[in-house]
This record gives sequence, structure tokens and C-alpha cells, in this order.
Amino acid sequence: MTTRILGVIELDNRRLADELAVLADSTFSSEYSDFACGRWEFCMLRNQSGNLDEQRVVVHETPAVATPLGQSLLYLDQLLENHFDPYSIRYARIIRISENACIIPHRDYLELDGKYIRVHVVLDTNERCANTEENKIFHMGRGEVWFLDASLPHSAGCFSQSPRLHLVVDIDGSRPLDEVARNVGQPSGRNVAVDTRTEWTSEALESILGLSEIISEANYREIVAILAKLHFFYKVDCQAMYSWLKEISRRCGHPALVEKSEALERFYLTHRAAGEVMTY
Ligand code: YCP
Ligand code: CO
Repeated sequence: MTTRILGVIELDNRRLADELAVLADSTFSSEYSDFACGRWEFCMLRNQSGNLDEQRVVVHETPAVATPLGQSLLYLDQLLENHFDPYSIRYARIIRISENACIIPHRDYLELDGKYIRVHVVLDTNERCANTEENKIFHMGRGEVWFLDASLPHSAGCFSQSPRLHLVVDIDGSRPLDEVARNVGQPSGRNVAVDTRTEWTSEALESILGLSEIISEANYREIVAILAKLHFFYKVDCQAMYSWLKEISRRCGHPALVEKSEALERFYLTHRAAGEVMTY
């Protein structure tokens, strides 16, 4: 299954604006902040229990229950009911990415016993927001409903003052993909993959490998964030940051940093234990 637009929804601008205003004042979770480079946050609208303090994703078999926040957002609740089969929904979340933030390139489901069909409904975005998948970059437009193949290495970032908000719905993985989104219009057929990124050069590569001169435990996380954002601006695979990080650590000759960089690559791209959190 590959990432693609499943359809488009005509959003009610006024009702949506009211609920985005509520969300702007709501508490977002800091769970999974080990995936965040800058302000990448989410809040639960539906989960397994209906309790707002259940913040982690597991594979489960029962229809998701609305949290108090999810219940209070009537328009978003109605979008979920109208455009999805409520019995197949396992989680519904709002994911917000604020200015100059991204999620670190990663693969989802590594820590789980199965996988979901992950669907994004774009509520608020602008041209300075992008998703990436391996060496591709694409823009998800407002009102579009996307299936995201989250098992591939991917990332998402926002580089404008106004945050990007997506409604992210996890659907029972056994459902046929073409039945997942209901009552949606045909996508416009626009070119979603316009790639205006700069060519990646050996000079750019050498300049970041030069970070080996100054990298330390104290600035390691900031350097990770610099490397994580580069592929939004240069034509390079989102996974490349882990090779750069390993090479920077190797050149600096600090064994603890080499080990840390190998651990990051393992955690974000190949293997995570259930409930494991990465500290760095
Ligand atoms: C999830 N996985 O599967 C989490 C969110 C990235 C890692 C953050 O929803
Ligand atoms: Co993901």
C-alpha cells in the first residue's frame, strides 16, 4: 500500500475555525516528544479508553471512544462519523506542528504487534508545510484525506508562523483501503509532489560532517534537529541524517556518541521495544 490521497472533504470554514480556536487553548501531550524536533505535539480525540491521559498508541481491537476533548469538538466528531466507519477507528488525534518544527525521520509501528491504516485529514496548512517519504517530498492540501504508509521512513515539518494541524485517524489494519474514507470527493489530480528543494552537494555534506569538530553531549540534540530538518530543503532521503550522524560521531572519536547515534538509527528506523523511549 502506498501513500496517496483517498479523497477530499468540503470543510465548513466557520465551524472548523471555532474548533481550531478551542484547540489553540487546549493542552497538547508531550508524549512521544523523543520524536519531536521543536514543537511537534498531539492531543487525543478518541482512544481505547476515552480517557485523556491514555496517550500512547497500541494495537487493539475495539472501536475508539471519544475523550472529553473529542466530545466537546462537535464538528470534528461529526467529520469522523461522516467520513469513517466509527467501528474501525482505533485512535483519532490532532497532530500540531508549530513553526520550524518537524518530527524526526522515522518508521511507525516498529514497537507494535501489528499496524494500522493511518489516515490524515488536513485541517489547517500552508505552502511551507511538507511531508516527506524516503527521498520524496509532497504537500498535503487542506481538506484532503490521505493514506500515509507510515511503515516507510517519513517525516513532516512546518516552516511557517502558522502551525499545521492534521486530524490523524488510525483505522483497523484489516479494512480494505478503498473503503476507509466515505463520502469524500474526487481529488483534483493536482501535482502533489512538486519538489523545489536544492540539490544536495558534496560541499553541503562536508560542511555538516565538519560538525564532528564541535559535537558534544551538550549539543547533540540540537545537532540531531539540524540534521533532521535538512532534507526538507535539500534533495536527499530523510533517512540520510542517521548516516551523517554516525559519521560525525565517528570522526569526532567519542565512543559514547557513536553508540548513541547507532541507538537512534535503530530506534527510529529498525527496532523499538514496546513502550521504549529514546533519551538523548
Ligand atoms: C504513533 N509513533 O505511532 C507514534 C507517534 C511517532 C511514533 C509519533 O502514533
Ligand atoms: Co509517523
